[in-house]
Amino acid sequence: MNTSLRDKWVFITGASAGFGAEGALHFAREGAHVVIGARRVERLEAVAAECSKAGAASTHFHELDVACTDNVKTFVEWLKGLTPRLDVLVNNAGGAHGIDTVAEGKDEDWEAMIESNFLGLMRVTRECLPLMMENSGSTIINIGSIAGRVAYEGGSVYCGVKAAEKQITQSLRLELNGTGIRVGTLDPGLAETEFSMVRFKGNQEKSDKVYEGLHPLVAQDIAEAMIWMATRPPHVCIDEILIKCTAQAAVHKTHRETS
Ligand code: NDP
Ligand code: 8X3
Repeated sequence: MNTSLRDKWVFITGASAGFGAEGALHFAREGAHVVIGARRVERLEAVAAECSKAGAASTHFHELDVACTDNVKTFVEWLKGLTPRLDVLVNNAGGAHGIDTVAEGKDEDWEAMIESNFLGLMRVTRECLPLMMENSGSTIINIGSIAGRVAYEGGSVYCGVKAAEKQITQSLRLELNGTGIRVGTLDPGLAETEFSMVRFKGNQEKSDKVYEGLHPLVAQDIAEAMIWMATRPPHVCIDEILIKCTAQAAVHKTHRETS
């Protein structure tokens, strides 16, 4: 029997935009209690309002910076005041900063990527695990990337942290074996969100170029996969999923229409 998400407690990091915001909406439509965090609280407020309208059992938001241990601890203390149990954790917060070669890379970009994608995932998971331990059939979904599977020029640190995400996912699955908690990685390819605007530091032209001439994934495609992973019967663990748009045959091979 599939797992119903009705009245289940779901926490999504990085839910002020992109996959996280769309994922929140999808879990809301399933009747879950939706808890969201990110740094831009006014964005969270808007996402939470949408979730309430969409049918969430309840909706809760709070400022969260996964790059800061104290901030994560404060968030999870607040979360514990809402619920003694968590059924689904989606470690989504993160992104790429810059596309410099190793030779030209900037410490601040490298550190931002390591802090959010890598250490952020670790911090949030560590603090949330006590809420999931007694909770067979619960699900941890880590958002990886095609970049964690295949490297590309200018991707060194981003590819590195997403490769690390895969190893963390595997370690965690081993460590949690026997608890009934399932752990999976959901790895998207090219998807049009705010990802490229963040990577290119607000340069719209460079960001648009990434998606030019092809039909990229959109946040809904990834949100649907989150729901699918979290609603499998409790004995089924979706270890990993790679989702690419049809035009992206591989990292280095995309078909683009020219006008
Ligand atoms: P967006 O830029 O649209 O969303 C990123 C989200 O992460 C925002 O809500 C942002 O919120 C949040 N975030 C970033 N840093 C932090 C932080 N330190 N603390 C808390 N929240 C943070 O991008 P996507 O939706 O595309 O990205 C979501 C995830 O998917 C990322 O991990 C990304 O690496 C991954 N991914 C993206 C792909 C793509 O092509 N779009 C493909 C493969 C993977 P705020 O700024 O308000 O804190
Ligand atoms: C985002 C996909 O290929 O731009 O993780 O790195 S890619």
